[in-house]
Amino acid sequence: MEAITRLVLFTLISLLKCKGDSNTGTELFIILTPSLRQAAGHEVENSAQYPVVVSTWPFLQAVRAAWGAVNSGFSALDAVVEGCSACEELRCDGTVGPGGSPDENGETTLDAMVMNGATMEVGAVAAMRYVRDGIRAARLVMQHTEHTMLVGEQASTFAISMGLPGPANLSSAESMEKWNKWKLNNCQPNFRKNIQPTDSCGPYHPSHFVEKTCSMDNLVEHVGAKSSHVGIHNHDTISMAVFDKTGHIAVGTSTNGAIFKIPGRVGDGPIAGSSAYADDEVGACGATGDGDIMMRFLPCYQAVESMRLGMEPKQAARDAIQRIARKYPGFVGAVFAVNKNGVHAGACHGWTFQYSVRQPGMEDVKDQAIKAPDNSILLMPEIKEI
Ligand code: SD4
Repeated sequence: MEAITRLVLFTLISLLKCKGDSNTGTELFIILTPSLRQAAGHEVENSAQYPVVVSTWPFLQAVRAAWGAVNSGFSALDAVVEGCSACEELRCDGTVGPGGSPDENGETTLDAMVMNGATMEVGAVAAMRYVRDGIRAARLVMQHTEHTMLVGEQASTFAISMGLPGPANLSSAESMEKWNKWKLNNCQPNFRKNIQPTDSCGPYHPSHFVEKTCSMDNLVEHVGAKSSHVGIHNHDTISMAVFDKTGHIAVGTSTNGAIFKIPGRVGDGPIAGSSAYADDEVGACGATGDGDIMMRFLPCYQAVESMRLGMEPKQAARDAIQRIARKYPGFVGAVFAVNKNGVHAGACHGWTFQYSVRQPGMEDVKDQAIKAPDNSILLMPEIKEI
């Protein structure tokens, strides 16, 4: 075991040496693989090294945007908006933000949320149409209303009335191409169940459906068998946590949800505690994956509350994922958790997960130790220079 740790450290040092000197720091990507469930943690020697930016997936430009903002004095809230907004503009992974995944009607709609860990204020928009700036609209809900969430066309009307550009067409050539191919494939796969006909674009009607038994075992078998529509090439979502220079935390999420979702569907993205959660007293969490399942468990609320009760981030992340996997063995998803000391960890189920981190002094590999929890496999993290 000690030899493996030495090998990991040696390889990390070699990787960094190969990249040459840099005064700008590094982003650290933790890659978790999809056997049943895995968790990995990264510990910093000095506690409370701020600022910190953590994001789902290797969304480099988004982390850079948030880091640049928070490092130049922006609040955590404004920096997280800058980070998520960069992803919307760049359409990270080809899917986040406008122009990304179309719904059954070929339209792209946005879910987004911001949360201030100092005040526990939340602003969110769900199934928002015609406005490209999901995360900025969410911030407007937080800053200019007593509400927490606005939905659909009324969310767009509000966002436009508060100064965001629109109405705009959120489709792109790519999203229309995906949608046309899906139509040619008889609208398969889709999110419908217990319907007739099963193999065409409808119109659909409920089919006669009798639950065989009410026993819990069979229920788990039934729901666990559902294959997930979220996959490695279908990320759709950025969830980000930012700790500003004084340690205040904000989290944000922006997504267009799930490809070929039923129009009107809202996922976990705008749900505080599901896609993300922050409390200055404890830390933060971000999530990605099958939101239809994840929002039933509030995994980020769970992870933050577990840390409050004393769990390390890697245990808290793993526990949050385990709670879902126990009930839904086919579930695909992941979370990262960061405590207020800047210690971070991730856990995933059903796919390979990467999250990216930027914090002060990351070019100094001696400050880093990568440890895998018992009974799991740690894959070598990949270090990349900014
Ligand atoms: C959703 N959670 O709306 C999002 C999708 C996602 O990586 O995270 N994809 O279900």
